Amino acid sequence: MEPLIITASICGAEVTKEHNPAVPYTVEEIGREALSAYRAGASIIHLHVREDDGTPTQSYDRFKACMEEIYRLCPPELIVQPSTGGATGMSAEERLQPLRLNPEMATLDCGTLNFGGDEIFVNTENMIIEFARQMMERNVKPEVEVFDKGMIDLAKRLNARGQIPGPMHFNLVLGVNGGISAEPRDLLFMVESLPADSTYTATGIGRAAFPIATMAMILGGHVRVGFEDNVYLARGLKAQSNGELVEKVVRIAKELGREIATPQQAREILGLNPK
Ligand code: KMH
Ligand code: ZN
Repeated sequence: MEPLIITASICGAEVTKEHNPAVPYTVEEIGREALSAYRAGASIIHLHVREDDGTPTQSYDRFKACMEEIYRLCPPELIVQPSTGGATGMSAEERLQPLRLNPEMATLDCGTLNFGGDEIFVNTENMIIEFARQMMERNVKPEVEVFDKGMIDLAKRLNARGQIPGPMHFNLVLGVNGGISAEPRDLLFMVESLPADSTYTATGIGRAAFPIATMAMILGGHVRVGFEDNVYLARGLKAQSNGELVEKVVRIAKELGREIATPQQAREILGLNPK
């Protein structure tokens, strides 16, 4: 099996310091959490950014400041993957701002879904095509984020038309209310629906985080954990940092005999330029 790429979703847009006081808001806190995840074994940082008061933003300037802080603390081979999903209710223009920084990767959300309460995470087909076009124009590798099986089918259709570049790298997100649940059969169904030449990371939300991570490791996939998806290290025990969540994945991987990818190995697996 390939070495395991661990992505750390250090911040997110929905989780707050009320859920876990270690959730980062400021530029300094974002840097601290990225460093803790990198030191623990993450090779990709999936990045959302906030104002100092915690309000989610997709501001170009804030992403620039946070990425500069991350690279001040971490080596250049670490991959920083800004979100173009942002938070529910944001316009496409707002969400696209981090692409102007020409990141190496960015998320490409491939469908619309309910996101709890009255929230809807909107990604129409035309939005997806336009987001992917701008990524191709800037040579940004999309992480094709899917919350249900139909979104994989849509990504395959756009890929066949040349509107999403291949080979595609997916993030299979399981356990969002409104998306696919996080039973073993759900992950298998998603994995078996992927194109043969694709790679994938799996993300379990909340209590599904470590079960989904373990299943993905066994299946040969890659793993994402972080405060965006889950703030607990174990039942009732809040993680003190994103690094602690990554460390737990590393411990499970060691027990399963799965080597951890360095950022350089992650680059090779994903077809990104070496640094
Ligand atoms: N915050 C969610 C509405 C992404 O990063 O691309 C969307 C999200 C997906 O987190
Ligand atoms: Zn995200």
